[in-house]
Amino acid sequence: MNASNLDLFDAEEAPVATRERIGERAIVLRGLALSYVPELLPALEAIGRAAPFRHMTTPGGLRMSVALTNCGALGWTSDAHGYRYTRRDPQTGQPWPAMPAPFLRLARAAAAEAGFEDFRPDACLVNRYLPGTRLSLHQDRDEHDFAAPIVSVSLGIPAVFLFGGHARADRAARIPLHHGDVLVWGGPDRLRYHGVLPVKEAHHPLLGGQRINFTFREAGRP
Ligand code: MD3
Ligand code: FE
Repeated sequence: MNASNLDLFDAEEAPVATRERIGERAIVLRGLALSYVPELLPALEAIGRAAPFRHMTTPGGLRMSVALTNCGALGWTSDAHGYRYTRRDPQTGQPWPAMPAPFLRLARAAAAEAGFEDFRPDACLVNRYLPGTRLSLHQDRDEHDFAAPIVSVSLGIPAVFLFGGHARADRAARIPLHHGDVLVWGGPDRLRYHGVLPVKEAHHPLLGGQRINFTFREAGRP
């Protein structure tokens, strides 16, 4: 290996996030969450104890394969009337667990990296994927203001993210997401269809056989 190969190798192994633009205002920040993981995992466990993961039912009566919970002032839930953000967990009657400080720091740092300087998330949806779990193509449109971006953090076993267009039938790009990757999207990409292919069985040293995804949103009124 000559000196320039060594330099290349070092660049690939560097802990700094490499960025991939996948849309006009959509960006993947590879590995950005890695340095936060030691703080994220204990906080995640506390959230799971206070507001256990559950499978929600779609307004159409189907059980979602992804299990979810929330932290922050507002949490995303479904009931017979549809999807909405609530201040309390309908399952416990308690307010959702507060957003842990390192969650907020990571979300704000990621948004700033992507050019969204004043991101103030009031909701963090926590999704749990086990092997076979999938999320079919959908738009995120239950938030009050679509001007704010969304920040998504992937932890644990990998998944393939589907990044579509503004119509459900538009061809979707397939983007592999790994432990520590962060996605930020806003502006004209905010309402694009997206989803997750069925997750393949795998093992992650810290999270075992699961994938955890955090999505940070400004859900309520400014
Ligand atoms: C949306 N979660 O919770 S987030 C969701 O990995 C959700 O758990 C997925 O979709 C998950 O609503 C994906 C990542 C994401 C990335 C790019 C997007 C969502 C996007 C671009 C446009 C719209
Ligand atoms: Fe979504």
